[in-house]
Amino acid sequence: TAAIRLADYRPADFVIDSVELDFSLNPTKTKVVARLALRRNPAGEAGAPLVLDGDDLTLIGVRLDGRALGPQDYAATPDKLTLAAVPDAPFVLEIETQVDPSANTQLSGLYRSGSAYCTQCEAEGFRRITYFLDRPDVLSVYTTRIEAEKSDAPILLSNGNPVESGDIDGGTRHYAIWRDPFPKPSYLFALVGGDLGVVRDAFKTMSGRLVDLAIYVEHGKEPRAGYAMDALKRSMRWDEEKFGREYDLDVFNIVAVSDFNMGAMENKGLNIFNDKYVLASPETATDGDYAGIEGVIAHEYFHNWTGNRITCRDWFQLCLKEGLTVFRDQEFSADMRSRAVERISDVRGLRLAQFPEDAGPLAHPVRPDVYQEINNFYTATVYEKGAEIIRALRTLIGEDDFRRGMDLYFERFDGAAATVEDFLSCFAEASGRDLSHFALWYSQAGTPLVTTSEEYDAAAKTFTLTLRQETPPTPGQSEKRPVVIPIALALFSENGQKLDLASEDASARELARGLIELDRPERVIRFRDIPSRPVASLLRGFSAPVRLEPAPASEDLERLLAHDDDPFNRWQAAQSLALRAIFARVNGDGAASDARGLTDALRLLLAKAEGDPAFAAQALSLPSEIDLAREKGSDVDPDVLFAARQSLRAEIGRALGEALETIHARFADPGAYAPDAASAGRRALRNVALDLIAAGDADKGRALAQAQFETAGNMTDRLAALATLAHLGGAAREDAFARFYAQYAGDALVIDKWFSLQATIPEEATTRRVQELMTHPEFSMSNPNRVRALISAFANANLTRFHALDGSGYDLLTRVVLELDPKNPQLSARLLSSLRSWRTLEARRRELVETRLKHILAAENLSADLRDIATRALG
Ligand code: HT7
Ligand code: ZN
Repeated sequence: TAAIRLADYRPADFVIDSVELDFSLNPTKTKVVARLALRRNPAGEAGAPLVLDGDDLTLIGVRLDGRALGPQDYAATPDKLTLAAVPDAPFVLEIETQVDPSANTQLSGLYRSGSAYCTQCEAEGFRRITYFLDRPDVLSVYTTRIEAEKSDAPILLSNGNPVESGDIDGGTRHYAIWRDPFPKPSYLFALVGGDLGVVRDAFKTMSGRLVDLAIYVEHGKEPRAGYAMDALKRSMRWDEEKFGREYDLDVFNIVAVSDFNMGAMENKGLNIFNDKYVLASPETATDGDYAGIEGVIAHEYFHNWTGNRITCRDWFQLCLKEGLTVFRDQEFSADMRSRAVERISDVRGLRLAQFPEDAGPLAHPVRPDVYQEINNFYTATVYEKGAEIIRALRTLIGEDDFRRGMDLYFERFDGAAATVEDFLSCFAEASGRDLSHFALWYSQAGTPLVTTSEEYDAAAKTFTLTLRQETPPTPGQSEKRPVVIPIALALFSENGQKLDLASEDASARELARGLIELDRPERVIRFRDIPSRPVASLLRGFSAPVRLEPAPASEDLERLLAHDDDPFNRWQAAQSLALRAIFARVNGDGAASDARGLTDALRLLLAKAEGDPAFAAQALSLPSEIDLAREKGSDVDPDVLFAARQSLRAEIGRALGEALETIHARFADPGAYAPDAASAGRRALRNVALDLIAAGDADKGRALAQAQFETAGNMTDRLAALATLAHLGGAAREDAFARFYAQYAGDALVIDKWFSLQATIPEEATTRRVQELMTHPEFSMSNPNRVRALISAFANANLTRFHALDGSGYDLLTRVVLELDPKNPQLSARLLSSLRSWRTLEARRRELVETRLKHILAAENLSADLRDIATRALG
């Protein structure tokens, strides 16, 4: 198939002002009648034929202004409906199609999840329901009538407000009519029919309107929807207070389904969620799950303005809604929880998923300029790097101008399908700055590397800081230009005092704000009146999505860890010390592998942990194996990195044993579980302590973990204990896994945790174990959550086994990807992206991966999704 290019964008030839949809739901033969009020688009091509998108459709009939058309009037294939001659005056086209929701395993279009009917239309799923101009710049007002057997689907939902409902056929069937007054693109259309339980609430908006809120879940799961409802109300209030954004319909509905390709979908007034991001109870969900629910509920709700009221002109602009909405949900979570801990975990996530993507064969700009398959561009780059760019923009122009720019954006583009340029123009106007250079962040892929050098002149009392930037080449972009990098900085004296910044090499604004704008290949800044050699704290708060090298000297890192008033850089100092100690082990550098500096610093931190346990937990968490692989950059041998990391864990566990045991005992949950951030922080610290105790002394760790497993009053503590036992091995592990299963059998979201933990045991037998678990009655290749829990966990979080030198891990992935592909191409393609960093591996593993990728590409009938990933990965 031909590539789609941003440069080829043309407005649609037709406008669809209104859409009337009529659904007769049936498990295998759902009838869909679409009545489209069409007219020629003045911005389109005069006299152009009408070409509507379809995908796998069965056409029943077409009428134009009430007249039935014959096959001579149109050309229909499953993928396209063409009318060569249509009137120049506005006309109504009525199209009848028939779809089979039960046979729809792709989970795109109208499909079944359990006994319910639901839809997923982003990005191009609407064309699997009816022929349409299925592109985000065609905005229409929708009225939807749904009819079904009452016993099959007592609940009938669509976008907008309910208009009418009633019985038909003597009460065995019924119908509901919904109308959404806000013009929207087809990707925001949604429909749900089914027998569902519901939790209701209400929200009074800032102007005093009452909105009915409802969350629909599987019967019996209603008590688990309370936290999601609470998060929804907090999100609605927050968007009013922080961005002045009020909700606009009379109802807001959320439906949780068990079969879903992603986290959730922001359909106007009818969000559809993966139930993993709705359902929680202390017995079944961890603190991480609660935080995930809060974040995703907020994200989808915030889309109502950033995505729905203002949508994207074309799919190249995906970051316009996704990067901005991630930024907004991150800010919400920071306000709800600890800002510092949120920042640390967001950056952790970015480095774990986006940095490797940006450094490998799948790298692409935040706004790509070409794609084969848009579903493959819902990536960490578009989402998370997209959010970082917006944060960097706010840092550059300041909070006040940023808010003014957002206000302008909402005012000017409400009801429109906008571009990144439209968005940036609002901030340029609000701040009076030329943002054309800043815009390069959107079109240039790759993570900039900022290198620093420092020189202190004791006689002149000057400190000279040199900052250089370089972006490595990425596929299709061999030459890179310097970008605008805001580098937040502070200088500390030896005793930890923050020094005033004075220099002739930076502007007064830069010095006052402690923010250097590195907008060229190199800047040299000589700070004066520096009484003694200072410690520089750079890229504070992670002020831009770049890599910074080299890390400061170890004594400086220890000082920063003790004194920096930027909590992000205090955490970064601990990470850098740990990285240094791990790589000293990798390189067999005896002297440098002495981790006493780090353990002393961590001991001090533990002594003060009471003040901020969540932060202490983050500081005690060592860099992940993926962090190590990224730092290594090339010739990666996951076994060597794993061994070095384990060795440091053990040393920290031994060195801090007593302090860790004290923490573990003192931070035991006092009583009833509460999901708030402070309580979660105490549990996080206690469980990091347990993990380190076990690394230093297996017997002690096993005993403590067994006791915790027995007595845990919540899933967070129980699962942490099981994870520790899983890594320690032996009979205690198998016993705990068996008991966990016996307790939660049938509770799919909990059994997913059981699958994941087993898939991540770093032992040789795991690959076979995963294969056996694939035949477990609770595993299913048709359910994305199950596949992700078992297979993605194995491929992304068990590096030694996935990258086993006998190729068994790669073989497992290859088999699964090829088996899944005909059923669910979005999922198979995403799974194959686990190989995004394969080129950084050492030669033997590289060869193993290359053979598998070629084998996949040679398979017959590959989906466009999978072919695209395999081709680019080999690229
Ligand atoms: N905007 C939503 C994206 C999404 C999606 C994309 C492709 C295939 C299935 C999908 N389900 C949801 C989710 C979001 O970012 O809010
Ligand atoms: Zn989103």
